[in-house]
Amino acid sequence: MTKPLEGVKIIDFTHVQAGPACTQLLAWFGADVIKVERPGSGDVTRNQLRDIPDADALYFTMLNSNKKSLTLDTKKPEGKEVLEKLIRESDVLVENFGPGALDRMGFSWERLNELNPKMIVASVKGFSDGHHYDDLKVYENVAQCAGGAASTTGFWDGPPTISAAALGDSNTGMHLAIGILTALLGRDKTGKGQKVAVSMQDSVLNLCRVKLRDQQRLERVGYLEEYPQYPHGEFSDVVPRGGNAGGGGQPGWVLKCKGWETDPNAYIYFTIQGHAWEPICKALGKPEWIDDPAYKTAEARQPHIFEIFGTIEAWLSDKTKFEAVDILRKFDIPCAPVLTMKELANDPSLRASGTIVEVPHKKRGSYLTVGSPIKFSDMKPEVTASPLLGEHTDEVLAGLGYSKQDIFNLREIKAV
Ligand code: CAO
Repeated sequence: MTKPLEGVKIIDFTHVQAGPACTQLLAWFGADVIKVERPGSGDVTRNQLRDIPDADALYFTMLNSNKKSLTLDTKKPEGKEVLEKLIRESDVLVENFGPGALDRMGFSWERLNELNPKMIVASVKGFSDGHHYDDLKVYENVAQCAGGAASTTGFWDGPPTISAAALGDSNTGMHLAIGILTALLGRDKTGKGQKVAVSMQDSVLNLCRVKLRDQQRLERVGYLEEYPQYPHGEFSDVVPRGGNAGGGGQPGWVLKCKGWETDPNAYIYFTIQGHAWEPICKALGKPEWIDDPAYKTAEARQPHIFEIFGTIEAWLSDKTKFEAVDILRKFDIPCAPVLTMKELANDPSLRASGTIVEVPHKKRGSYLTVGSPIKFSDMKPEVTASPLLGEHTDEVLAGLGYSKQDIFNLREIKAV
């Protein structure tokens, strides 16, 4: 089956998570992704948090599937020459080095554009160009703090909190992938490449859009009625942390189910969506609440929302999270069990859809990873193993016209 990105050649000059997540996605969809890595060491994640001695760590294998690996010292003149050849025949270069690293290597945007005016140069940085922090190196949690996620996550009586989801890293990579695909479509019209830049701060803020909405509402009216602080608590002049309340505006909470005393994940998320109030009352055996003025509207419910959640928890006390959801789904009530990584890894639906996949690997045996979350009617992205360090060096160099002797010479001087 041909894949839509077949024929698109990408120089993957990325490391850690933000950049690799982007290029992995493009590789699943058919792009020829050549990961350029420093000889001897490669991407730092090959060694980070290893669970098997001498085998690439899961951190690397789960972010670099479907790619080729070329080792190349791009600070040596011979290495630069190889990279220049590769640039001349590639469509995209993706990088997420620290600020200025590519320029210091001698590959500024101007130089890249001169070498290949059709090439798209895509970058991830912590902050956007010209930002007063644009010289900072940035990792995930730094971005979550700088992008507004941390100040709005957690409980009102605790400190700002980091989300486990990679809002700064993989999320930024997904934004970059959209930018690259847009620039490729643009190139079809103009024949020209362009620079595509995404900052981690901007990408986090993009996902915190509803919190910026709330900041403006707070400034206008002084309170946010769907937050647990309303109506009894205090509001300052900034959006507070709302615990487990719904970001979209529907009151909801994480509620205890049978077994919560011993199982830290025996919970469901329960949403009291306005239109679902009647079915909720029916499901809970509380038909008298349907027309009671103290419960009928969202506004009337808010002052005693925790008492309502308490009643729901009493109803949940003899039901597991799965049993509870099986009952509530029949009433069209938006809810879900709080699932653990173990439950997700073994979920038959996720296995069947290709969202959780088991990939054979030359050194590890096999490993589990998250496959494409995007599904197509005409294409099924297949996940293949991440490359060993330098596994495709000879193949890529031969493709660039280097002879066996040339490759031997490059190895002798440790340029590859
Ligand atoms: N050959 C020779 N040199 C190479 C090379 C190669 N193949 N690949 C990289 N290098 C060099 C770079 O040129 C750079 O050299 P100089 O600093 O001397 O110019 C050096 O390796 C280190 O690059 P770096 O600054 O990117 O690496 P770091 O470990 O110090 O910082 C990180 C890591 C992630 C903080 C930084 O890259 C960064 O801020 N990136 C942008 C934001 C980002 O993507 N962060 C997300 C990371 S995922 O959590």
